[in-house]
Amino acid sequence: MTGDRTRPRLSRNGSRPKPPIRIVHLGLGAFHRSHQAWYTQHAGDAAEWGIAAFTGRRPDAATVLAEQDGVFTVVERSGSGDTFEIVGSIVEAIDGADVGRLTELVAAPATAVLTLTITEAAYAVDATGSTGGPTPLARLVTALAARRDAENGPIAVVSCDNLADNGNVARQAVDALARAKDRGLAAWIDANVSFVSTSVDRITPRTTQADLDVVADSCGYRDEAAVVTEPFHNWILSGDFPAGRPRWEDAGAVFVDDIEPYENRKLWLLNGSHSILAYAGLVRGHATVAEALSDDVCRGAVEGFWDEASRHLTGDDLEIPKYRKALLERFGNSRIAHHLTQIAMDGTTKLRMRALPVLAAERGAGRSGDGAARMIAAWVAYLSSTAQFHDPLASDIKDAKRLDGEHRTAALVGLISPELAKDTAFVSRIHRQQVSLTATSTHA
Ligand code: CS2
Repeated sequence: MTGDRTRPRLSRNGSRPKPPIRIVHLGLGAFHRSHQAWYTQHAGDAAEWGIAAFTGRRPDAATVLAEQDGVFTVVERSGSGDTFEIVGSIVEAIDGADVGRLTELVAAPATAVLTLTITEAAYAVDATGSTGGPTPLARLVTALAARRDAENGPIAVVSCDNLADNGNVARQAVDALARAKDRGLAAWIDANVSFVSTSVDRITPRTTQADLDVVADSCGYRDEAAVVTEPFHNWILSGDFPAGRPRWEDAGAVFVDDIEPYENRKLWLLNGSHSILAYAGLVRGHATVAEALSDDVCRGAVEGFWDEASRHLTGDDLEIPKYRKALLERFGNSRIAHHLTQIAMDGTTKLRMRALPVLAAERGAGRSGDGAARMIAAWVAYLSSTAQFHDPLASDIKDAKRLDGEHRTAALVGLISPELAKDTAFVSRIHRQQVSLTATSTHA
């Protein structure tokens, strides 16, 4: 039987001693395990850097990982086979609701780095400095107050979410939350907390039971916290680490002064085309990235968007043709089942980052921006085709969906950009694009 339940459970043994906690992470999910935890394990000074990782919305990932004392398997899945590696850099896995433990760890003198994978949508803070609940950033601000009170000095906050200028976005959200609480705290954060911007990359779909069975059969143990990822990995960082950091460069991380060109290359070319494949692919009856890419209509939409985005990616080291070629290979790796429904989530937040900058740059240069517009059109078509979507603006989307024809399209576009929704010619174009996508659907 595959994944035999009688196999021993993976655990930390004497050969994997626990490094001391010096990193606190918010957002323990598959991506944290395949990326920041993997990089930390591969730093030359890994023995000095342990991670305490807190979950986001649900405690499940912490419960499962804690039963294995934090260790898990990274399965690197290439087009031709799997390799397995046990990662031990996470030394404590904690329910995100445990603000007491978070406060204690952030306030501890040994803690030097706070990393975040809390999703793009979690950075939204309203004008009053409210996130509308005990969100990760609200908890972080509570914990930073304890570090100030303990007088344990500066620390770095490292955003690892797919947002342009993510360090600055994190800084502004934290500042607004701190101000609403206590102005002195906001001033302390301003003087003591360094916000590091990073561009992160490693395609890591949600783990399935079949993946866990592969680990059991290949490794001889049961690992309920294994992650499957591609061999490719990339991490570009910009900013100060006033209390030190692991030597992530030993694992291939790159430290730069100006991160913007790299961020844009990744957000537009990879994430932007992911969103096109997700929405157009789902509308056309596909389930995974590799399947969608093999459909000429989806592939054409991706290439059209890439041509537009590439005109605005002009840095010397960006090597755009090489990057595009590598992306086609990465997306085409059909042994990685990257489900389009996972990428389709939170479209309003993602499209503002992935479609709008390219659209604005193209229109600013006097061109149509049709390639970027098609990403928005695919999203409109997708929402019209399903009742199963996940989005921070879900109730506004439901309201918009009660309308018909171009009115519906205008209302949906307005959730991404109120300004564009007022441009009737643009809305008509999006409407025609989405109709034609649906009309050519292979499963219409
Ligand atoms: C994807 C990303 O779900 C999504 O929106 O575009 O998670 C993507 O797989 C990663 O950024 C790859 O590094």
